[in-house]
Amino acid sequence: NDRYHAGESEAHWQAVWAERRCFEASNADPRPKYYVLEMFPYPSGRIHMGHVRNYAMGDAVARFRRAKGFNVIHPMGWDAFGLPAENAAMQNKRHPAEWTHKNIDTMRAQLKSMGLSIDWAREVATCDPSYYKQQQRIFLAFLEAGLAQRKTSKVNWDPVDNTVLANEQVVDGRGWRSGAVVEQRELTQWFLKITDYAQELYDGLDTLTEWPDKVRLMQRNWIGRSEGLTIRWQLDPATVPAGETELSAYTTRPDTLFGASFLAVAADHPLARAAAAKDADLAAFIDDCRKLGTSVAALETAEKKGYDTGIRARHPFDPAWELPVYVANFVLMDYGTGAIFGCPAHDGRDLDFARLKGLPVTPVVCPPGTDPAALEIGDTPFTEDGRLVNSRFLDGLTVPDAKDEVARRLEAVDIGGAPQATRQVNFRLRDWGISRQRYWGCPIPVVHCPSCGAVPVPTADLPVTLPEDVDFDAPGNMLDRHPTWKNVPCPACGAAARRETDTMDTFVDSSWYFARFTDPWNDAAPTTPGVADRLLPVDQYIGGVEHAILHLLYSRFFTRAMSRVGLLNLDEPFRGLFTQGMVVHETYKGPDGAWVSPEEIRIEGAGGERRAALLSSGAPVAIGAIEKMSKSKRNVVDPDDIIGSYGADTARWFMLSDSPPDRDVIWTEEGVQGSAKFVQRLWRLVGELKRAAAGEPGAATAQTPDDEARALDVRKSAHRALIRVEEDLERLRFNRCVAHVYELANALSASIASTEAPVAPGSALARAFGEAAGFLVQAIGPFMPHLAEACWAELGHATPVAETPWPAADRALVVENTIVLPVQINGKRRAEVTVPRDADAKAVEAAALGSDTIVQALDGRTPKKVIVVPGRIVNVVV
Ligand code: ANZ
Ligand code: ZN
Repeated sequence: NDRYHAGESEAHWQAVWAERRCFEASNADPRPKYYVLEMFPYPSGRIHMGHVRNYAMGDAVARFRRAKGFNVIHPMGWDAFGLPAENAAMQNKRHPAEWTHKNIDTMRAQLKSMGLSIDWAREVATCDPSYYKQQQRIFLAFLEAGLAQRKTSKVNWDPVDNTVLANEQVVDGRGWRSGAVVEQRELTQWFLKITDYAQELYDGLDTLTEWPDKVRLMQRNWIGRSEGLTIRWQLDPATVPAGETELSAYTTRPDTLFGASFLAVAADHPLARAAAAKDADLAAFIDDCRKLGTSVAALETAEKKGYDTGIRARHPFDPAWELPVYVANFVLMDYGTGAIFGCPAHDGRDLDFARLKGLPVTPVVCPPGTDPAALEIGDTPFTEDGRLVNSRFLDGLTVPDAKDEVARRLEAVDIGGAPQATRQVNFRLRDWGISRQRYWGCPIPVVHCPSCGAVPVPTADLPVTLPEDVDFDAPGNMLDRHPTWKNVPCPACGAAARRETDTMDTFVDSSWYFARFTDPWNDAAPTTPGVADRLLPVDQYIGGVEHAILHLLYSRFFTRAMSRVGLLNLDEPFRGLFTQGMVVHETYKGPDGAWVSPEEIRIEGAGGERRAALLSSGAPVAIGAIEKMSKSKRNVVDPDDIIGSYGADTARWFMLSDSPPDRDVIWTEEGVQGSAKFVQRLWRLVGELKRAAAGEPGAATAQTPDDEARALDVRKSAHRALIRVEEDLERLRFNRCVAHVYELANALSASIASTEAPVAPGSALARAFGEAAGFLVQAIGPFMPHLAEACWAELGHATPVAETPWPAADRALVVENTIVLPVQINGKRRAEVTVPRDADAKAVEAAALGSDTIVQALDGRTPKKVIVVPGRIVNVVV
């Protein structure tokens, strides 16, 4: 049969794998484990090409490691709680659970049609009570250990949607969905104490050597560790409100202390409040600042504003020097001490502020090679390194030395029994507020009692499940509106009490799912310590870079916190991390300027002559930029369509073939067709190899020397390709694996084509073709698993490739027997020579001195000495 029918074949082999349970891993398997995980999907409705790429990569790794003899854990689940389900419920009057489960069913079927080697027995959905019951246990364990706490904090409150908004959900001071002006409210919420782990999470990044550097850097910046000094500024008693004597300000630049020209405090700073008590204008100014919102981004972009409190602070090194104290909108209350000293010459915000208020701008750090007298600060502050000037005893010092000198001197000054300054490490990282006023999330297992306070729900009463009879007619939190759900007796005293009606941030759900996968059957605990210890960490995690910060940081925190309460025994959850690029596609615009989808057009011509036209009318279509596939630009290609027309193997192969996996891949129709052709070509090639391997009955059994040489060539190609595919698979360089497979296919096709005489059965050449056929099929197994099975069966094997060990290539066969050595003259590289690998020093020397380039370079001079470092280099001394 000449044609490969992907549709039939794929369905068949998926059924075979399922029946044989090829991909179910046993927790009792004694072999070394390998845990591959792709970030689990949100069940939004259907899978998209980004999923296909992500899972094609993970599956290649899983299948390869399985073939290498590992007990491979390759699970899948659903990040199933979240706002879209509630929005859909409001729109369609359907329960979020129904919407979610329908989507899960659709997407599961789609993933199965991709032929992924997933252990479906481990499937979990975070909205399933059996999952969130265990999450509630974790919460209670955290609560007991002091890792979960109730705190009052300022939040963005949307008065129309009646919910707290994350900072990212506030756009220009308004709620992203309601458009209502957001208010700042003090609200009591549940927090997880991630700040307890700030230093550990920061240090741990150094151990993650198999993570992309850029992700580690993003995490480092997010944690935002800084080393500085907190200085106690003494206030002029004549200028302060009653009871105030000093102001502590945190700085990372104590070296710039002689360039200070003002101090500033946050609007919520106690000193600002005290001053506002006697100053109505200040009180109004503070109110104004509060409207700005709490986000760092809002504060950084807002126009700088400040109000002079009239308070004066004394310079730590010169009590006669008094500086004004402002309330300023760019100082955050919850960072450092909520107060700063400003040095306009060396900080951008301070410079803006100084220009606004007409404050002095004194440079105190001088760039190397600049005359201090000519030092002038215009619109830009000088923030680089240099030496201190205009700074009395600091003059001439480097920045680090000056920082240290200031710290040393102020640490030695005693004010009221404590030093005037203390060295301090600060983190930008804040505790994680997990309360959401939402229905479709994991209930927080706490009951509020008027006399006992917040009481944990007893473990025996878990899970606290969501009520099913809810209406979605009004915005806001349905749990709170529910007539009966929240009314329960206090677990401690039995008095009438009220359930916590907030649910957990969905990032909590995804912070430990990888641990749940190790034993999702355990109903008594979130994890089974012995099992989790053996199967974790995840060896290779693959997903989008959009999760580089929050999801990964929260998971790293959960791993440590769960270990502290005895639920795990591990620091870092993900040993290897890979962030894949996006799937992008051309965009098209019709005559009316509206986006047109790829299915509605035809493309004519090629290269610079490419033109697009509407299929319906023939009207010209403008070919636009290549962009991330998105519904709004209509440049999406549906995986179902591709799998339906070409098969999953074609889609998977193309996804991995064109670009390095961490870069974007451009989806093109021509590319997919190229992959589809290659599928057919491989199928035919394997058939030809099979026939060649069997030989022609009756063909001469004597081998010509030519046949012997060809057999060796065939073997070399096959072994080399296999070794290279293996090496590149280990490094996730899938596009290079694809290239090696093409190369092997080409070499084998050429060999078959140039074999003129019939191949003798059992001859070296016949055997070489047979071996090469097997290698070729096994090499494509991780990428085109269905085709590989079909070919494998065609070659006469009874067990699937999926259960067949990776073949051992013979490295000796592919060792090149020549090597290239650099030749230097007096230490300067001049030429290269190619010599036999086993050439002795004399032969190497002769080859080097015989090289044309070296003869020319020596120009008749006789070398004094020739040093040959075997296998490395030749050095000629003249
Ligand atoms: C004086 C100074 C001079 C500063 C200078 C910078 C440059 P990182 O590195 O991120 O920790 N700062 C301190 N607390 C603040 C707050 N609550 N709100 C806004 N800004 C605050 O940044 C520390 C620097 O940010 C500190 O060093 C302080 O300004 C400012 F040439 O002090 B610096
Ligand atoms: Zn009580």
